[in-house]
Amino acid sequence: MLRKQIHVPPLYIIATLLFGVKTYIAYRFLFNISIENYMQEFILFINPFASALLFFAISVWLKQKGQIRFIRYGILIATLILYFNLVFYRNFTDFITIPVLFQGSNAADLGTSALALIHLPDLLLFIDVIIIWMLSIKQKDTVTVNYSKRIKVLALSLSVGFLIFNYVLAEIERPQLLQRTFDREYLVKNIGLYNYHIYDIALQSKSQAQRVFADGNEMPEILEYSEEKKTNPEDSELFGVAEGKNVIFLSLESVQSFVINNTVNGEEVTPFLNDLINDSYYFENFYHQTEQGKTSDSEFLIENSLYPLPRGAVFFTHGQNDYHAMPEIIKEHGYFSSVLHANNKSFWNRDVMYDNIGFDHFYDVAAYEVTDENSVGWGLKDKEFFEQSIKYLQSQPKPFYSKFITLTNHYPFDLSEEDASIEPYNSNSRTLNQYFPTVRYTDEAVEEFFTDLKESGLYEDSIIVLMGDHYGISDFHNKAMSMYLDKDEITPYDHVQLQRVPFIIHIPGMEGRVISDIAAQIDVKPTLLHLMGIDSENDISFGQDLFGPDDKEFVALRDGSFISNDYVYTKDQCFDRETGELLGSEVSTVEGVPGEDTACTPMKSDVQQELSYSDQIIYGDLFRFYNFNLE
Ligand code: GP9
Ligand code: MN
Repeated sequence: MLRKQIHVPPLYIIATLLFGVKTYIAYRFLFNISIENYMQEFILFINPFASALLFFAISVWLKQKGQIRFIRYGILIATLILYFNLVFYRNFTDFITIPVLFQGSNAADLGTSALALIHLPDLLLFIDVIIIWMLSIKQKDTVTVNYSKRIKVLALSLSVGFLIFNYVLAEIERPQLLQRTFDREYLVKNIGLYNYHIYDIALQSKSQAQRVFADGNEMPEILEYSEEKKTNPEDSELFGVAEGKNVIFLSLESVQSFVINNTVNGEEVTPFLNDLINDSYYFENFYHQTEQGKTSDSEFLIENSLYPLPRGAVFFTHGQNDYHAMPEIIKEHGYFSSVLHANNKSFWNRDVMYDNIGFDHFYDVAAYEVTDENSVGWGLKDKEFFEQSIKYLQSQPKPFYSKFITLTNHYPFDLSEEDASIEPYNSNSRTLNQYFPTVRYTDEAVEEFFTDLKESGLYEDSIIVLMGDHYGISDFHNKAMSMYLDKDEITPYDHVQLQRVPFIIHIPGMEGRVISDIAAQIDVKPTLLHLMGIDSENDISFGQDLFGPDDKEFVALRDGSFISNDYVYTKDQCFDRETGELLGSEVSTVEGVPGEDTACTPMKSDVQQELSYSDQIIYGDLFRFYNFNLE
């Protein structure tokens, strides 16, 4: 008994150490996981040990024989999972997800090239398995004992504690990591491959359960509702003006409307966009409707005219649903569609979602030459991005619909001095200060892109649509923002008005005008389809053609706030839309004075109804019950 304790550590500790070291080496040198700072490096280092300890420590609750079996097969299976991921990664630069396992096409892809992806040195990955097997045969009685209750509880508490420590660090590094599910690489980097798989299984089971209970009975009511929003093509002012033309869509990262026609330190922030507006259709009261899925939520709105979800990124949680998205619809009318964005293809699960909704091609980071010199912050600088993209536009079949997603104007708004044409603002918020030079940089990048479009001859045959994807400056910077906007404070009304993002439709040869009607991202799909001369009669959507005769009744934000012609409703308060005056509050704001119905109250339930219809479609995957091709 004494001999055992002195010489050899218990098998579950040996397994944890060996497996932890191996997994870390694999993360660091076999997978191509990007590390941006020391904190990330540290988290990546500890997470293999945290998961391994949690797993192998379970064995202490078993009898000696059970322990041996558990650890032996455990390490073998865990290694196989690691190895399958590696082989998959070598082909797809991505980690396995449950849906992917059941996706015929991916598996088939892998099948043909699997042999090429298996390398002889991979056997080294099994060294720890061999050691554990040998130890468990030769030293059976020295590496395992029947543990006392105290040790059992201690091992369990330690391993859970370690895992929590890991998770807290990850949460500090990437707030709301699990709720938002940015990217598989982020998840693996922060909580480890195994916890990532558990998370993926949980996510999948949840959406499967909701899906199972839906049967399509909900559809007729939703259909009828969406029908009312439709505009007859003959009543649309611009039906068909872009027929047969290319549609170039620029999703401008974090650009909000408050910078348009505005200055900082006496300098125009967006001189090019300000000019462009003069010969374009410019919607000055256009709102983003995104939630946690940020850019991907805005894309979801644009392509589907459905609302993103109240939590999580629908690109991730429901990337496999049946949709009837713009790329799929326009394909039937001879359009080629693509997305250009210099980031990992798996970020926001884009690769899976794009494929599902019918995009013909995704020019992701691999299509670009990215170096330290031409990158800043999140990656390739916008100017470089546009410049390197022109060749792809030229080589595409025409007409095309191509969506560009810019990146430089992303929090924390880093920019090198030589790229900054204007001085930062001066306030207590570094974020807001830096925002102006990066917005200006994006403005210049767009200007250069227009020049390139003209030079390449693409301009005349295209319409160019520009849209801010979502806010860039959060409430956290309200103090600095109120200073910039010269207000005493940012009220809830101001907060809603700050959710406006620019929406500009530039049609070469047409003058355009400024449109003040309320509008939002949900309206982009029906509007663009009509511009392309495509009748969206068979579509189901919640948006409206913005060139149709009817005004929108309301713009619904994803948190239930809304904007109507007359009112702005948010946080139980109703404001006058023009003046911002508080008209009433549904909950008591003054002690002794009860809350009451306000002018906004009647519309509140209509807004909730619309959001709920959209959620039902997504949670129940209801479009699988509907045949869009029927007349
Ligand atoms: C990432 C880019 C930025 O690819 O779209 O994402 P965001 O954080 O804005 O959602
Ligand atoms: Mn974004």
